[in-house]
Amino acid sequence: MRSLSVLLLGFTLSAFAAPVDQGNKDEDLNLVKNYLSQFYNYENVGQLYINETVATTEKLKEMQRFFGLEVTGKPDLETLAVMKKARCGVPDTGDFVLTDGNPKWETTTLTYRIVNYTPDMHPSDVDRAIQKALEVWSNVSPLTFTRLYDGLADIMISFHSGEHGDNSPFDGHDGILAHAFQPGRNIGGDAHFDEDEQWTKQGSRGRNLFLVAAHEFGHSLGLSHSTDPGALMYPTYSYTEPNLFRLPQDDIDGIQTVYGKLDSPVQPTGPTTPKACDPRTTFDAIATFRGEMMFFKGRHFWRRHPQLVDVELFFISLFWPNLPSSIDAGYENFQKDTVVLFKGKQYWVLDGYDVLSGYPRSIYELGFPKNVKKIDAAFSDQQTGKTYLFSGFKYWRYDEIRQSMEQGYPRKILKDFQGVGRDLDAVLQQDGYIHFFKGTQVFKYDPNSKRVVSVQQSNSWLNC
Ligand SMILES: [Ca+2]
Ligand SMILES: [Ca+2]
Ligand SMILES: [Ca+2]
Ligand SMILES: [Zn+2]
Ligand SMILES: [Zn+2]
Repeated sequence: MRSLSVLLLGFTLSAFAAPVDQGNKDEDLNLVKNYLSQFYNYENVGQLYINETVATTEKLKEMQRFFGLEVTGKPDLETLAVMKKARCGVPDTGDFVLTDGNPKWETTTLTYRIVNYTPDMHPSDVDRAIQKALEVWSNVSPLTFTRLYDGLADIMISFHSGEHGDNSPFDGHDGILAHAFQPGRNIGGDAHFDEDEQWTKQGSRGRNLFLVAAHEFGHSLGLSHSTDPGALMYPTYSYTEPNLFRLPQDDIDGIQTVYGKLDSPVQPTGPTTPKACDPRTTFDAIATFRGEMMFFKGRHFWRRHPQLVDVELFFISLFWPNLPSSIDAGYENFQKDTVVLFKGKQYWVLDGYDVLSGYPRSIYELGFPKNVKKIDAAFSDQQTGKTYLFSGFKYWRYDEIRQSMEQGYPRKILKDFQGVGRDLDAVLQQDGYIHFFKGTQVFKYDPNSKRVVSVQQSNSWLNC
């Protein structure tokens, strides 16, 4: 339970380069108070409580619930790590689709104007990012956006540093990336971007203007933050390849609640955030790490602590910005204390929250023949240091100590693990059994008696 939390702190340390010691306690407390004041209305609600400690605890719980963290009411390492993440400057008013008073535009034909440009990008790339970000919303609703080149538009778009005249100063590099105002006159609908960020057109470095703008325009149109960790309107920044971006269903539902459906017989649909206890839940890959388990699914993974009932859902890119989504297979390398993940013909090695440099590398370097196009599932035996890698109806065995593929492989899964099927989703070794995941089922295999001893629902592993 400790391991990943400590690593998580390591993750924030590498990003913020602050040493952990007692001297940081005050800093942490300041961070907590500032965060709760900025995003959870701490200052105004504080006086409702008996004292400051109670107020802080209650507000911390609210924040932890919002982000799906363990609700401790304490500024634990994970909570602090989330607080240090780059995010939108608009408060998390709760799990409502609409901001207070349900403000919305009374017309669906809106105008926008790009008031100034960032020096970080070519102006035509800024134009394109803004236009694409507005199309995210006009593609799924009756809204249309017309660009104005002077005068007053509904949505005025601009870049600023620090204090910029709206009582919501920006905070320099990182932290708050942007904010936007709910529909209304004057400043209503306007979107401001922090010029102290490095704005980018593409790539996982810096902050992608398109992604941040698409989120901010959600506010410009009347949406508030979503607790759905897969939603565009989730408060923290997470990188998705802009060309692969699809507006999640939660956001489509949000905007259509306000402005109605698209005038078309076919309504657009978007990716939904996986739900642990949905009976249809399946997994892409499963890996353990220091006693914890990671269940990968699309852009997300669930993390399960052995001692906790609740599983946590995270974006893969929140932890490893350069990893792809839809991981094929993964395993814990006990010899090296790393996690190995596969996708297609490539694999990555993770040392906690860092992807080791030099990766991805080709799976053929591990000794796979060229007709293997992907690995379906993998697990490593802690005792023997042998890693089992499954693909189609065959499996290979890799010796982690000698660092080579073993002779005599591939072998047929059917021959050595009868009853578990082929084209597996994920495999996990636990308590002397091997668990083969395939679709919504998991086969518990006893290697001693060489047979499947039980079949369960896959997501029973997520404590469902
Ligand atoms: Ca305006
Ligand atoms: Ca900032
Ligand atoms: Ca898989
Ligand atoms: Zn926001
Ligand atoms: Zn502003």
